[in-house]
Amino acid sequence: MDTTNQKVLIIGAAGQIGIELALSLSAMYGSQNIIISDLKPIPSLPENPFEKLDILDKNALFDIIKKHQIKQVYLLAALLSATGEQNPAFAWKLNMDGLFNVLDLAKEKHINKVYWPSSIAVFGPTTPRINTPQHTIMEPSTVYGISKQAGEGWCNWYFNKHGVDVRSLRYPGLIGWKSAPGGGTTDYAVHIFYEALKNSKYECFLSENTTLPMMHMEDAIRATLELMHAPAEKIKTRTSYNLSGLSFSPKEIAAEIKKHIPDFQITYKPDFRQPIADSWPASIEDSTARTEWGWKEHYDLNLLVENMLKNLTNLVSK
Ligand code: NAD
Ligand code: AKB
Repeated sequence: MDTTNQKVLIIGAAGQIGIELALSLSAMYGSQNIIISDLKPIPSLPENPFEKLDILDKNALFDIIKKHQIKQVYLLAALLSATGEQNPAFAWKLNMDGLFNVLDLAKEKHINKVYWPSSIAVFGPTTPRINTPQHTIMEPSTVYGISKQAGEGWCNWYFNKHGVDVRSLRYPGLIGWKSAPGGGTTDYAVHIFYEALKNSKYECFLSENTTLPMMHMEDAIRATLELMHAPAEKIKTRTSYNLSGLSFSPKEIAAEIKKHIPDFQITYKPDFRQPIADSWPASIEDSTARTEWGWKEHYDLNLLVENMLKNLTNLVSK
């Protein structure tokens, strides 16, 4: 895909994914072409043009799209699974109305292409937990999961009815060192590294054998960019793609960390996030993404832990 003069808007750019996506897109398109927006300024991305934007304000979104002649939008603003359960009405409003505001502007041809992430949260307790297939029972138990499932349906509808080029991935829990997570059930798998380096101990809010699908942030960003730059005819799935990296439990990641920090200790105190985790798959079957546009992960548990500890060692002071 030709990246010259393509202006891109990231909505929710201050978040865990937004910061890393902005860095990667800036390397491809040039910082001046990647417009970053959020409710709050983003000091760690000083070279990108910034717009303060509440995604629920459709007129403000339209003005920014016209002002910068935006062609592509990456919509990342959302409430995640844990914060969503604490504020269900607002989670539904933000996650759905935000998506409609972007899809409607794409329908009206103000933008050419949209990226919107879904999640493993679309699955629920009645879904087969091991190697969860692309097409299966989907009865999510969280507001977040319900909003993602509905969002997938709407993306498919806007594609079929209005030709909107919207693309989506069902991310697993994402783990990176450049940005902090914001309100998810899988966040423990990032916090554990900070606490291991700082205090050699961590109290986990999930129980020891809670296996969940996870992915290194570098793999997730690469998947996102590969999906968005694939020829449209290869993207046959317009709901959202299953995407697999690796799967592990708190006990397994703790054992891997212990190989590098021998005195590291983990304890378990499951809280309200445990039933959310229990309702999600343990592993994901993603042959559709592999076949349709060539997805393949890079990081396994060993590499992920080594990479996180290496990069965080200098950032986290004891
Ligand atoms: P995050 O919570 O770290 O970031 C979300 C950003 O959106 C924040 O910077 C927040 O300030 C911003 N925001 C909130 N309300 C807004 C509004 N009204 N207008 C504009 N901006 C607003 O989330 P994230 O982890 O970066 O997730 C981004 C997307 O990816 C979400 O849709 C999430 O559901 C999805 N996802 C994330 C993960 C993960 O593990 N991080 C996994 C699956 C799916
Ligand atoms: C969360 O835990 O809410 C997210 C997700 C898997 O969607 N990380």
